[in-house]
Amino acid sequence: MPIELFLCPKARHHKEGHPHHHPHTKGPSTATRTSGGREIRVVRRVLDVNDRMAARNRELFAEKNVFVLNLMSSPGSGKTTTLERTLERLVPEIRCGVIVGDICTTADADRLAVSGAPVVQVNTDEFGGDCHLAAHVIENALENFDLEALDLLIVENVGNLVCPAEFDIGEDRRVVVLSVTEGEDKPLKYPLMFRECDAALLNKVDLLPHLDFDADLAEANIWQIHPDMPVFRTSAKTGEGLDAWIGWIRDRMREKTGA
Ligand SMILES: Nc1nc2c(ncn2[C@@H]2O[C@H](COP(=O)(O)OP(=O)(O)OP(=O)(O)O)[C@@H](O)[C@H]2O)c(=O)[nH]1
Ligand SMILES: [Mg+2]
Repeated sequence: MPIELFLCPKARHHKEGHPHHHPHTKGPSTATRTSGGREIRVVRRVLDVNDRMAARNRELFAEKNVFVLNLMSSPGSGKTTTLERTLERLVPEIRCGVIVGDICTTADADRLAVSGAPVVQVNTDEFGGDCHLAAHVIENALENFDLEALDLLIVENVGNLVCPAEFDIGEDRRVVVLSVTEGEDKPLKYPLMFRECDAALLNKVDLLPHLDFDADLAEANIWQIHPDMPVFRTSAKTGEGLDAWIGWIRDRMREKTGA
């Protein structure tokens, strides 16, 4: 399958001309701030626009009966490797497509295209190096797919544990990958991501014997932020835990499409 490279237009909140290091927050407390009030209003407007575009994407996915998964994590926690293993298993039975977001390179798309699934790489560097995929970027990338010929669309978001959680893209489910080399405290330090997601993978468990990472504590921290969220302990290297993860995808797909 040829890989499509899509250079995404600069996200709207960057176009508004404010620096990027602010949170894209939409919490009510920020609305009452007097200093920097203009910036906050801009951020809110951008997120409102994004939400409307995401709703449009969601309608389209519903009409075409495509289940959409948004996979997010810090850089390097194993999104692509997990997807390689997942697609190996799913592609023979389910019509899958992938959108993968990175600031630069088509490396992840090259890896995922081996599965035989159509893959679109979005590069954000040309237009400011956005740290997330926004709804309009997904909408544009969809032009490269025949949605009638897909049952499952997986989006690998740009590696970042903060910004992607703030941008609805019209997906059905959101999943966060936390690897055991990142520290048990990450759910507490980056709560929005864990609050917004529907499931978590605790990946690279094959490395546990070499680390002092406490997997039970990491899970407890996830549940402190998001009680009862399913957590799958996985190793994309050895394949451990992937049956349960893939079973979860199939169950969620069945819920949506009835297939
Ligand atoms: N030991 C071990 N290594 C893993 C596992 N999963 C991924 N890796 C390794 O971790 C590194 C990063 O994996 P990727 O799958 O590229 O991570 P990613 O989340 O897609 O990274 P970005 O797309 O850059 O954010 C690679 O060297 C993988 O081989 C795992 O379960 N166990
Ligand atoms: Mg990747």
